[in-house]
Amino acid sequence: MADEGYFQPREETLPVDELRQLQAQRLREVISYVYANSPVQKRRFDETGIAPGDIKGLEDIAKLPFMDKDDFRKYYPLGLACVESQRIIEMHMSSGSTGIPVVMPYTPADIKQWGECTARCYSMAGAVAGDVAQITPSFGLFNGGFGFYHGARELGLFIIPTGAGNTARQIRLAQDFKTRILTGVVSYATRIIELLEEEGSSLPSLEIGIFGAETFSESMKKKIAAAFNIDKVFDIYGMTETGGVGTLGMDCPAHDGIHLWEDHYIVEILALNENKPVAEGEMGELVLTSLTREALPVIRFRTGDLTRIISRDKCGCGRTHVRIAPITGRVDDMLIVKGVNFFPRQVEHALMEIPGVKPHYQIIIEDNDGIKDVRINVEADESVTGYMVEKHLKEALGFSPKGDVFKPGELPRQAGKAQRVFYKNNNEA
Ligand code: DLL
Repeated sequence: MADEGYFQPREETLPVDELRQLQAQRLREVISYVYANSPVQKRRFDETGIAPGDIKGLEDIAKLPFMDKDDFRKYYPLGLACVESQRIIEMHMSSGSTGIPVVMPYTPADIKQWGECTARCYSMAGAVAGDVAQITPSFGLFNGGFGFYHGARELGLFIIPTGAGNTARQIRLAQDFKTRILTGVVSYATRIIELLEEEGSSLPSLEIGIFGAETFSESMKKKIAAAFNIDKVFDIYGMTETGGVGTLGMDCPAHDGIHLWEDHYIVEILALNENKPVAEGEMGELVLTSLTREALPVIRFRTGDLTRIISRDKCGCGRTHVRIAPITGRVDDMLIVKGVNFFPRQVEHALMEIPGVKPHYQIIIEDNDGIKDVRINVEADESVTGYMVEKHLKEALGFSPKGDVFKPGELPRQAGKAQRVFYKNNNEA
């Protein structure tokens, strides 16, 4: 595979044994650092009977306690931080469903780390300095807009910071300024496509799409690539708790899994609701440790995201960083209907395979006298019938959801991340 551009060639292609040594050294350092600078973390280690000196090699990570989103909420706003607030220059936040937000503070060094990780992603997608990059997630507490921005600054791209919304203007700017790289949330890409189709126009200069933040099935990727008439669509991964979009990584042009930047993060995959690792290659919960963050490094953070290791071998692109499967969903996303387990991503993948189906859909879990049924609402051309949807989903999923077809534009749209799964209780009077 041709070199699609390393941003940091040495770090991205470090021989695996050197990468492991670097991780072990950084693990020792970050544990001593956190122990010395975060009273909350120190107390957590003390309670587990662990001292920094117990962490000698990578295998010792198993001795450390886990963190999860609840810890962020419990110590809101800055209780987990390792630095005084005077050293913080930026923060981002995600709200989730419980109300108390998850806050991530940044020092100048953290912004640099974020920018470099995200610049690796841009470069890996084929971006070079001077390219026009349009950034469509919001510039605000959500990390998406600023993450794509900091990365683009590192690489020296011509940034069009449109932020979210005003899709007609997005299209106009992309045409007028010849946007080569479009970045955003997956479902927003589909909104742009919808308007382009309505207008009968296109984005002739577009070559690279970098999308994430949501379930991203293979067939959705293909649909987006076909609609934009581009062949480079990438799945970028990141989260508030690791420092935002791009901190974790992206798929390379070989599209054989998402590379995670292992010089910055330690990757573990744990069996669901258990504290032990899965066998190599099995599906489990991704657990991450930040090695290089200053304001708030997470230690064994239970992400709630499900994935599996695809390979730890050197990739065709030359990078040596582990590859994981695209995120299947969140631990709590798994749906069980009539004894069949499935994830929304599988429904999306099956739906998008049907010719004429549009990338807007809802999965409705109905409760009828205690029995769960699934209804799929999907937008499609007139050529698609409910029966066709039902038949295809039965073949793909092994059970028969009801399929209702809507005209393009009929299903509600959300700003930001799309809500796909809805619950309906049909027993209510
Ligand atoms: O969604 C970061 C981001 C912004 C990624 C823009 C890509 C593009 P949070 O709001 O903190 O941060 O949400 C993080 O979103 O734990 C996953 O469940 C999900 N997620 C993020 N990227 C992907 C992806 C941003 N590529 C949570 N595929 C994560 C599937 C993703 N899920």
